[in-house]
Formats: sequence, C-alpha cells, structure tokens
Amino acid sequence: MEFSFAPAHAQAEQAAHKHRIHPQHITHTPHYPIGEVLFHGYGRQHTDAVQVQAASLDSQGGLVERWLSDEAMTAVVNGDMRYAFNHDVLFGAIDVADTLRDIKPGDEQEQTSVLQSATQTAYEHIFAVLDAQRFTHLLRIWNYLPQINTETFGLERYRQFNIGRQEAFLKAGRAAFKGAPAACALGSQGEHLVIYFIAARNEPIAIENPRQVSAYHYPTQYGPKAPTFSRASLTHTASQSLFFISGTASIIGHESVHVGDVTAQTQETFNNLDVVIANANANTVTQAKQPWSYADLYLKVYVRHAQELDLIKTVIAQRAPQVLAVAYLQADICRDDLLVEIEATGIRDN
Ligand code: 3EB
Repeated sequence: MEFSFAPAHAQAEQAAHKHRIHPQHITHTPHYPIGEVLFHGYGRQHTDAVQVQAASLDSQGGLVERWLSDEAMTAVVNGDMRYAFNHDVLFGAIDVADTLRDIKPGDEQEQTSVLQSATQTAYEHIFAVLDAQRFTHLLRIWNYLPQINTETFGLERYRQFNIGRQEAFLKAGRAAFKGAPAACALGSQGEHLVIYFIAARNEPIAIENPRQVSAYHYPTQYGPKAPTFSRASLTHTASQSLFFISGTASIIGHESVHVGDVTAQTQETFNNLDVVIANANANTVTQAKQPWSYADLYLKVYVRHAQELDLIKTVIAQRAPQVLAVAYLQADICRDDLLVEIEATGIRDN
C-alpha cells in the first residue's frame, strides 16, 4: 500500500478520466486507489471518494487522502458501505446521512439518541463485513461526526457516539478496551456520519502512552462510556510495516492541559507523539529493523480555529521538520477545550 495527500483539483481531473464504481464487484489492477477520501468545506461532490466535510486549510479546492494498492484488488459497493481489499488489507467506509435528526424538538424524549444508534448500527455493519471477508482485525478507524460538541438528549454528541461505539464492540465480542484499534473522532460540517477504516487479516499490536490514561479507561467525567481506541497500532504484512498513531492531543493523565494556549497544546501533543513513537520502537514483538521516526510519517493536523494555523505550523516546523507530508484540516475536536489534534500514518517496506 502507498499513501499520499494531494490537492483536490487533481482528484477531480483524475475522476473525469476513470470509470465510476457502479457494479457490485470490480477487480482493479495495482496502483488504483484502494481508498480515497476527499476533505472539503462545502457541499457534496460527484466523486467516488469518501467525502468528509472538513475544510482543508492549505489547498483551496480541498484535499484528497489516497491509499493506493500495490496489488490487484477487489472493490465492492453495498448501500452506505463501500470497501476494497487486496491480499493484505481492506479499506472501507460507511456514510450515514441524517445523523442530526436528533436535534429536532420533540425527539428529546427518546431514550437513545439517533447518533448513538446510528453509530452502533454503522459499527455492526463494519464488523459484519470484516467477519464475512475474514479481514478480522481493525487497525485504524477514522470517525467524523457533525456537531461533535453539541449537547442533545442531555449529552454531548461525542459522548453519545462513544456509547454506540463501545456497545457495538462489546456486542461483536471485539476488544473494546486493551487491544482496541487506533482511531480518531472529529467534528465535521454537514449532516453525515462518516467512518472509514483499514483492516488486516492478522492481529495488530496495540501501543499505549504511559503519560496518558488509556482512553478506554477514562473516568466517567468524560462521558458514561469510554472511547474505544488505543494510542497506536502496529502491524506487518508480507512486504510492509504499517504504523497508525491515533488522534493525539494535549492530554496528560486524563486531563486536557494548556487550556486556551494553542502553542503549548501543540508542544504537549508532540510530547505525547514522541512517547508513542518511542513505545512502538521499544516493542520487541514488532522487530522493526529500523526505529520509526517522523521521517517515516504523514501527519494530519486538525485545527479548531483556522486563525491559529500559523502558530501550529511553527511548532511542527520545530518538532517534526522531517515528516513526509502534513495536511491541515479545520475540525472541531472531541473535547471543547482542545484546540489541536495530530494523527500520523507510517507505511514502510520491510
Ligand atoms: C484523546 O486523546 C483525544 O474517540 O476515537 C483521540 C483519538 C481522541 C481518538 C476517539 C478521541 C478518539 O482522548 C481525543
């Protein structure tokens, strides 16, 4: 698998020259995207890419995150769900419309919010596909939900999402605590809940960060059910090593620190990233021939306030000048006191 970020206008040109995915199953030759995600701040586009309504802060027409298969692969479209897989990995996405229905007046009497049940249903669908295709192990999940910090049903929507997510993991008999996949959960514009994911046939190694309480053990002050993710996941395919660092923020223990100070939050985020990388390198099971470093990583940076972009860029230039690429997106972060969140992906040939 290969990875790239590209400005979205290049994507539009390419889309015009390729056949759209309509049939249920298509087999593609190598170097076709196994997954494509278009990040943009405006309405929905005519594209086969997964669409996330989050504005790209450095390319005006939006950003495309592209996962390329280096082997022949099979693509499947099934209602809200699409996925494609080769010998080693499965990339999939589910896009659920209308998850804001729960803010209509009158619904508030319901016990279970629309978002909570939509999340649970989406994850159950994901697990059914993974079990059926025997790509049993989730490595990484990206979650984008509208109005993530808005309170409805007496509970912030991120916390509603966490209930549905944890319930689905438990119901499926999957690791909801130790051994959970790497993840992130961000706000988006529009109304769609968009979840995309990468799975493999072999169990990954979950990495934690000793500076932070494991997210799946956060106390209930952050919501009735804890978030379901590990700080990073590591795995090998026959030819490659994959390293996924979850969304990482200015949290020590379980508390947000440097509230109101985006520069200090970005520095603290790098203190956490440094430790996650060091912990991954210390894991003897992964037998990395070379330690992972920022020079192996693509960063995705979520910025709550677009006007703080330059402050964040200054810290990145200082702490990780050697990264392969950085993409900046405007997004709300799952705690309203967090101003920045950074995730990383590494793909390396064995
Ligand atoms: C944190 O460390 C910040 O709910 O899937 C980071 C990564 C965060 C993943 C998730 C949330 C999630 O708690 C927030």
